[in-house]
Amino acid sequence: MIRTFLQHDVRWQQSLDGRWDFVPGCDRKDRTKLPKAYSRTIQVPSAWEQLPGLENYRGKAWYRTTIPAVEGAAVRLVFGGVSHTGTVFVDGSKVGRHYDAFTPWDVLISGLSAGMHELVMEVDNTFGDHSALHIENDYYTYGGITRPVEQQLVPSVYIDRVFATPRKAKGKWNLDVRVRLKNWSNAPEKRHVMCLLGAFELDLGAVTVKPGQERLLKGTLRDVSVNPWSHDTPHLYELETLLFESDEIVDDLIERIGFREISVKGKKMLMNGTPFKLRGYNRHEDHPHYGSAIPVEAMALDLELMRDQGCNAVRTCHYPNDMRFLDLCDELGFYVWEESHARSVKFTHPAFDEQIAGSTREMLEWHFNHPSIVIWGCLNECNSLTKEGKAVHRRILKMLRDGDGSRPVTFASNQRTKDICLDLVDIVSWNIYDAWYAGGPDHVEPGLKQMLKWLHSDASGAKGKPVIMSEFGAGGLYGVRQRQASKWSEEYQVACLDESLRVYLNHPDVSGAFIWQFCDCRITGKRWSDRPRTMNNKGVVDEYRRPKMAYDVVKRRMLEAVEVQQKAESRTRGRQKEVDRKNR
Ligand code: ADA
Repeated sequence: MIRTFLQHDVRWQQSLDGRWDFVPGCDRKDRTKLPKAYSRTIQVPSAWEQLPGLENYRGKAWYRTTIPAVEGAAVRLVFGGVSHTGTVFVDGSKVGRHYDAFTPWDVLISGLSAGMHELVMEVDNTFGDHSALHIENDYYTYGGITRPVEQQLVPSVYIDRVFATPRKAKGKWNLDVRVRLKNWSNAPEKRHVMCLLGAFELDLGAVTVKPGQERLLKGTLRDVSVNPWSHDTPHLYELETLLFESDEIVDDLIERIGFREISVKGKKMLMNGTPFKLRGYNRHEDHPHYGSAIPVEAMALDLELMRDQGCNAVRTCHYPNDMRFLDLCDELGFYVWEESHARSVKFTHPAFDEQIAGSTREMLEWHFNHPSIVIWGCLNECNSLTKEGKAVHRRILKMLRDGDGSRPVTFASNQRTKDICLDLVDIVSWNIYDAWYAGGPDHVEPGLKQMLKWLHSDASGAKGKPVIMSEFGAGGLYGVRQRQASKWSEEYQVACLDESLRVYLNHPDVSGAFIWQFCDCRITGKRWSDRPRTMNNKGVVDEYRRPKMAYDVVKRRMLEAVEVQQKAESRTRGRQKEVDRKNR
């Protein structure tokens, strides 16, 4: 299943997860465009590196299955993620292509005759001029259909997407709703749209959609009585959109939403009007058993480990995550910083402009309704030093703002006081490894002091903005214990994280702290091969999720911070009550 819940009661859907025919390029004997023979079968979703013999395979591979079609409906295929370029063929003809492992995409095929059809997917995970975002990097680009696949049958006019934005006005919750319809047929068609939120109804009226076109309908559900969504109370509601042809319901789409508002006021971030702080991890989608194709049960365990340590937040570095992970964050009440795909990439790469725009647009389109997402990010550690680099930051941050507008935007910078782009963001975010690359634990407090002094001066261009420590951490090899606590020992990692968390979690001008990183992860290519085990070893759990010594230290520091935050929140509530009492 592509999500943790069903999105359609009316529209026919089936999961295409399971065994597909498979042949990697290294097994192929024919030279035809599509394979004549398939050498094995493979589980979808999975990363092909998990198969014996393909542990390091970088190249192309082909997948094959069959799908049904019926008269009068188009086939819609939804791919949660294909790593990294997928080309789709139905009965030998190309019907779609998509770049980037980390965003969902769909292909609509109309005019298929009733009966079974052959579906082939060519997958390519090679690097080069065709790939600006997937490059040799400090994480691994796996190969394959790595997230679930779904088939749907859609009527001529269908609900393409629903975007819902909760807003609080004068103490009441409203919901702005936008519904996008598409028509794949050759004739104009009139349809009526209704949205239901429990007992609340929003009639968006009737509209005619021209052939091959789309229409956007807008409306607001006012004064809905709901419980707000937050880390402590993650209340979720189903928003059901129904499409009518005359009196008959012909299509539907269920989105799950939560009522919460995030804002920025001076140096603080506010959740539903109350100042709050983010405490959590950077997490890569990586696991030694599954590669990037992590099953939902294992995702849930990752979140349980974070929750156990007192975390309330996770950063999906450095790309949009599997929608099921975001669903779990909605359900468990995790605040998510999600960013479009880019870690230290070159803006001059020939495919960069198109591919970064694609990743950003698709992240916004597909992940818009997750209440857990409270920050949109982009361009981790890219060129924020030059005029040319600033133009790119401006463009992508604008895309994030224009595409939503209800969440603050940021990027994680490692340029310290040389950064010239901080005037563009709502929240200043720093990747600072003072305890690891720059010195040792004793550098953490003076390092932060120096950065804050610069930020809140006229020189930074970002005086008075909130700050998140978006990355800090230290390598610790699981099982390497040393009394002298040298670099790479678990003891050294403990010392670095203990001091970093003491300083960052307790500083009044720091609104969030994301440890680098949750689990050790695999890395790609020669440039990174000097890392021990050719892995990034800064995980607080290792790749198998075995806690290192640092686990309990993180837990103690995080839980201390929870206590401080709870006291502060109760003081704010008390003050608010007093104000309300006086105003009555
Ligand atoms: C960077 C980067 C991460 C990771 C980290 C490290 O800040 O954003 O992806 O590479 O450093 O481990 O050095």
